[in-house]
Amino acid sequence: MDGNDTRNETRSWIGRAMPRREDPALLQGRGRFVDDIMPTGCVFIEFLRSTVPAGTISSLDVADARDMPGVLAVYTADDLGETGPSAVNRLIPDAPVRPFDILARGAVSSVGQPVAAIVAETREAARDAAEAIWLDIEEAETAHSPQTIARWEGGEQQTETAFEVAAHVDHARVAPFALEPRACLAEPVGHGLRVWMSTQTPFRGRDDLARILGIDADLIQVIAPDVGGAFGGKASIFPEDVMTAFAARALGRPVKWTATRSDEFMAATQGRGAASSGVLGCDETGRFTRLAGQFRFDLGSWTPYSAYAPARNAGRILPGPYDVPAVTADLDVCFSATAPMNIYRGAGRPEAAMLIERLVDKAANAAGLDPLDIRRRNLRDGRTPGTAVTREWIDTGDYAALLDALENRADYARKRAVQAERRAAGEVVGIGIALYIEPCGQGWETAQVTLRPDGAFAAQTGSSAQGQGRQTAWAQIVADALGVRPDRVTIGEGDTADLPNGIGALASRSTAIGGSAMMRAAEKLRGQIATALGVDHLESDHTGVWLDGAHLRWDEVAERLPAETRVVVETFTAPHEAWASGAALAQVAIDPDTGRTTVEEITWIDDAGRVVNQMLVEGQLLGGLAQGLGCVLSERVAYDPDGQLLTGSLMDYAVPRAKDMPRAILLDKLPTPSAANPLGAKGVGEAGCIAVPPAVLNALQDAILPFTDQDLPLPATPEILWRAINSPKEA
Ligand code: SMO
Repeated sequence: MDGNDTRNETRSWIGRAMPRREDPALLQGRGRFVDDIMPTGCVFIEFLRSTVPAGTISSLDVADARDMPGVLAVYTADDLGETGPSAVNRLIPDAPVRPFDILARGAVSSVGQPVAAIVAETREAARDAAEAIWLDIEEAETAHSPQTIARWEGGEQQTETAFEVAAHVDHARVAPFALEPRACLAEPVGHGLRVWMSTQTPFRGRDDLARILGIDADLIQVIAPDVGGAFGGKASIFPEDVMTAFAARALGRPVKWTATRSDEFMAATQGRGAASSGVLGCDETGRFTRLAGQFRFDLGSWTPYSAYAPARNAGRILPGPYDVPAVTADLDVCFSATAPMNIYRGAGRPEAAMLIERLVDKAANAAGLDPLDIRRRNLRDGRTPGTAVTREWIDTGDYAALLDALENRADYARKRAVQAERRAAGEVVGIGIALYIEPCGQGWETAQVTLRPDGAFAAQTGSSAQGQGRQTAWAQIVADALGVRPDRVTIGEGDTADLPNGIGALASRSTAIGGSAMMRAAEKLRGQIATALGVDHLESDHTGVWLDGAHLRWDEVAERLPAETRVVVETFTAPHEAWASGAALAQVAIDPDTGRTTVEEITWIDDAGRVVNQMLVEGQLLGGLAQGLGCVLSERVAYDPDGQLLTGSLMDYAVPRAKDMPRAILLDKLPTPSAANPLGAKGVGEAGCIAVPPAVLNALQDAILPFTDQDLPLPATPEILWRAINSPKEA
């Protein structure tokens, strides 16, 4: 057997579109989500929630509820004693912080806020007991004044502005709608806890629980089992998680909480919701001279861990891929009597892309230039990494090539000709283009790779997954680094007992950061095994190694080596953020009689850097595309002016359905390897929410341009579009 030949055959797993190893279990109903886990003696916790947006609690009497059948305990804020504050990532210095109350203390600050917690033998008994609590709230008015928290500023205007355009984009609040709602199951173990949580960030969950409850973090194990979607909505700890853990300790029983869909609409974090406006100046050739943007983020009633990530991202990436000599971005926040606002797939990047891309299209119209043309005139050269006017280090990206590829793939000139014909025939059709850059994959992550006694490799990472197929991609990465096939690699994730520390899966980081940690750990293990065997270079393949001309199976190698030489724990810290980029085109038709939009085509060229598994990439792109369409066309969490929630169920809140997807989707990739990590990978999970909304919004505005040039509010529902077409002045 020729060792070199088999090695070559096994060293190319990165880049293959391998089927997801996760799928057989998930597709056959063998997934294991928090609610599927049922330890012996498990009891259930439910919450009495505020039905009013704001007020003081004038009476709260839980005596009747305590006497209800099956009830083990009823808690109010008075029963909790001293607890620590929930944490906020201080991404913007001096930004105001509002930790949550685990249960309302004396006053309520939003509909859905937990006021009392009931633990009972069954869920139904707990819910019945919640009904038996006497709660009176003296309603109060809410008034919160906006506050400026930061200004991003860079560059100086060098040439004279010939004309300016202005745009407003008001984002609806939306729900990071995961199929699996939030859930938490806490089991007392010795002096500590084992906590099963539907989370993106198990290590953060562990540390948050420890700090808030005043327990040593070493005594808490957090496990994220299968998680059915998260999208930023499960990256922070919630009052309900803390209460569940508190009750488990107090009662010495496993306690489980699973949110209902209405709990999710009332009290889970929401996203977007920013009001934005901007001004873009141009010289007489259509070159940008200056850009000023303003974003107001309504933060709701408390600040989750990443409350300031959207604002920070929107501010720092406002100019997108464009070369603008002078930029300012002002960020305001306010609090309100609503659910808290946090990251949601894109987290500030869509807000930046929507504003700049609207401004660029308006500038094209004002200058009489084609939207492609004005973009070409104003691109930064991103082919080598560098620092932009915003002082952000920006990774590789060939924006001009992306635009060229988009023009060709979409057959742009022909599309415009057909549009003109259809318009002449009375159709309402539009074409929109958007470019984007997105920071993704930053910070550090840990990985551990072990050669097990049975000759398989076990790899664990602090990152975790919520349905993305990460295990498949990580196994490909580890397999290449070790020179074995992926089926010799098992992947463990989402368990704080596996590793000393970790972060999780968010901000499009899992491949770039988690994958790089995996790669480094596996390479180091290979080197360590070689050293332990006393060779400079390990001759190996999938089956084992060659040592002095003899073949040793991997299990035989394991047997020869002391345990400590068979394991590597590695922390990878990225020197820079990876930045992905891309270009998208949307073609839409609006029915003038009903205002209904049909997305006829999305063409999309994405640069996700080095691709580990194209099938997984496309899954991410398409999922993000659907959620991006929701943001621009149908989704809106609505409150009345007093803060009463109007969209408490799927009867009122419109997530996109299969029939809302584009008639055609053309995906292509134009990868430039990232300069920010050894794998060369960039992020892809959030791209759909960043690329698609500005392209579709530009297409809608292009479609209605013969009737009105007003800025459409979001979501651009059939009613709004019908009014824009049929009675533009009233709309
Ligand atoms: S919005 Mo993401 O899960 O960082």
